[in-house]
Amino acid sequence: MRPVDFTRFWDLTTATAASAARPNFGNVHFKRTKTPEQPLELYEFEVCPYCRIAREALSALSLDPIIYPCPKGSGRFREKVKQEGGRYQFPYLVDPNTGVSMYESADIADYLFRQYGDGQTPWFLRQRGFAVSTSMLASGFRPQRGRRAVPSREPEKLLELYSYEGSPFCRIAREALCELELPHQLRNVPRRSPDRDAFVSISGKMQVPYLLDPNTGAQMFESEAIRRYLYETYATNGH
Ligand SMILES: N[C@@H](CCC(=O)N[C@@H](CS)C(=O)NCC(=O)O)C(=O)O
Repeated sequence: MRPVDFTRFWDLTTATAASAARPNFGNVHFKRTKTPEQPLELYEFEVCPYCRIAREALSALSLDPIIYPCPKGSGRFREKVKQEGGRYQFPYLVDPNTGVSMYESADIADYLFRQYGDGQTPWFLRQRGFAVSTSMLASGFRPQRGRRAVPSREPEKLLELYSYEGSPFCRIAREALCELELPHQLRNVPRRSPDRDAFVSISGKMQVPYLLDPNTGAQMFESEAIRRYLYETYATNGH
């Protein structure tokens, strides 16, 4: 009999509890009326409850932003936000298609549904008090993950992660990308997403998270394998 891996058990329990605090929000596709020609850019960090609201909106619209992780204590991308927006505050969205950039998770959600959806922000993002309090609850289940930067080397090319917001397994993979400040293209494939068929033709099956690293040629499923791979490949302090 294999020994019980308590760390893994704890990760899955708390990540599932975090997902349950925002049940299914961002996991199901909402009508997308336009696809951005150039990818949107989101500066954020995983544990930030406001960032989750922005990520849920992107996930619900099956949009594929470039994520620039800005965990506490990081230097790689935080400065750009200060320079462009004027302050360190996350999330920060940049839309190179329209020249718009903004702080404030509620404004970001409304903007995305106006620009790329049918103009109707779903209730779970629109009800501000509810959205923020439940998103804080979700973060509270894993308060230390996806929060602080871990020394790492910067990859030359963007990694790619197929994901959707409410999957506890995807959260574990996103936390590692965040902690290591690894910029990546997040490919959102929620249920009923029109982009799922293209994903399956690349990966062979519908399962997320799925990581592609063009820097090494690595491709993999499984949150724990992804986390281990990212730390072994990019952490520089022996984590
Ligand atoms: N009202 C803002 C609040 C954003 C906010 O307070 N973000 C925190 C992180 S959760 C922040 O940027 N803190 C500064 C920092 O992390 O350096 C929103 O909804 O976007």
